[in-house]
Amino acid sequence: MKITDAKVIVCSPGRNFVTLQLTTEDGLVGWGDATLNGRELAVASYLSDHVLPLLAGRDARRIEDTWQFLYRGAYWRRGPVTMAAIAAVDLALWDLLGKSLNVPVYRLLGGACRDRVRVYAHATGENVEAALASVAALRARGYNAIRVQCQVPGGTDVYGVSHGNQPYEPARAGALQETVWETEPYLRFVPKLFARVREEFGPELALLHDAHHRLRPMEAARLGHSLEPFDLFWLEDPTPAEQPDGYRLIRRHTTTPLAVGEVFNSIHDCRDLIVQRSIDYIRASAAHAGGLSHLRKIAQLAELHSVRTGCHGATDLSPVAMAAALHFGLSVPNFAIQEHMPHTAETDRVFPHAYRFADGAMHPGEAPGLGVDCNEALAAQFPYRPAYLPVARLADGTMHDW
Ligand code: KDG
Ligand code: MG
Repeated sequence: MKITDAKVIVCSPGRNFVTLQLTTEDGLVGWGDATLNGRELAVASYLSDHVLPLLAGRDARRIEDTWQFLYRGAYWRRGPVTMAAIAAVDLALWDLLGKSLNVPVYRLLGGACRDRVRVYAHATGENVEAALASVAALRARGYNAIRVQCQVPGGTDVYGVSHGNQPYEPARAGALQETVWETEPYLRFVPKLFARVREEFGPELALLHDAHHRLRPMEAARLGHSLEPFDLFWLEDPTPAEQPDGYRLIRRHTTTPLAVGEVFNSIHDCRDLIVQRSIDYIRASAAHAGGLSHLRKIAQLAELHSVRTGCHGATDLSPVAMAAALHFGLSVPNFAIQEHMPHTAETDRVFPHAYRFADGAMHPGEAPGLGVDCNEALAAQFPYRPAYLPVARLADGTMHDW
């Protein structure tokens, strides 16, 4: 099953995606997601200029060997660009293997460990009433786990809040946007927000919150402690991910469960956090952490230390990555939850897929491979548009983590 053709498709059906297509001598087509939000063309070039010329003639069934070849063979290894590129190849190879054997990928990963993949949705509001209305709307659609993000009264631009009636979308086309961040009003406000949510919706609903790397460890410890009465499912990314010792400090002060890892791209980024039991959930994704082959190794290490998975699933992970997350979530024993941010209708038309949502959970479907296609002709109607993630500054102009 030799690889005969490989190409990269860059399109923007509502937002930018970088998609890898691998074709074999038998005419099978496999898809991978290589989207790195705000730095898309770097991965497209890494693949087109440096990886694809090496793939022609390789046996598509040698998935692990190809992974090792691209990782060890590059010498300059790890890093988001390299690992997103390796992930795209890895996903396309799993897709091809499933198609060649006529089975969905989850069966190749050991088969289903559960019937469905529990997902959480995003509630967002410019004020508390709007956030409560957003939670109510998601509950009515069947979600039983909801992340709640809300603007701080008076203006601090909290991560994850949409403006107007639009669903939240992290990247913005056009000029780069600068937002203002103030830690103290945020720390005072978030417990009040969750008190209202619990009061309104009772104890059963799983509630999550994303601090998006904006706090120092001791501030995060304070927040975790003040949220304990509201029994969060998790507090996400309380402090920047490159400071694993910060999580040890947070742990000493709070029992609020911690979730980390959407920006991780290798097992080496999370090994200490997992082994030292400084976190409860690992959020690395198949798209940014080296594909299904590498993510499974992370999950296996996590399983040994009672850490469960809660993979990143924002809209900047394409439907190809979403499908991979669902095959992974169905098959990994220590799965806990999967993030679900529905894509735009244009994105769903460009990437028709077998996965589906019902009653707060998803299933990857039974189509061979990952169960996602890419309509190239339609994709060509949505050309790439430069778009950036916002940045954050303190009120006095100091740059801060976004
Ligand atoms: O590209 C950045 C987004 O994926 C990120 O901001 C989303 O934090 C995020 C989340 O939890 O989905
Ligand atoms: Mg996040």
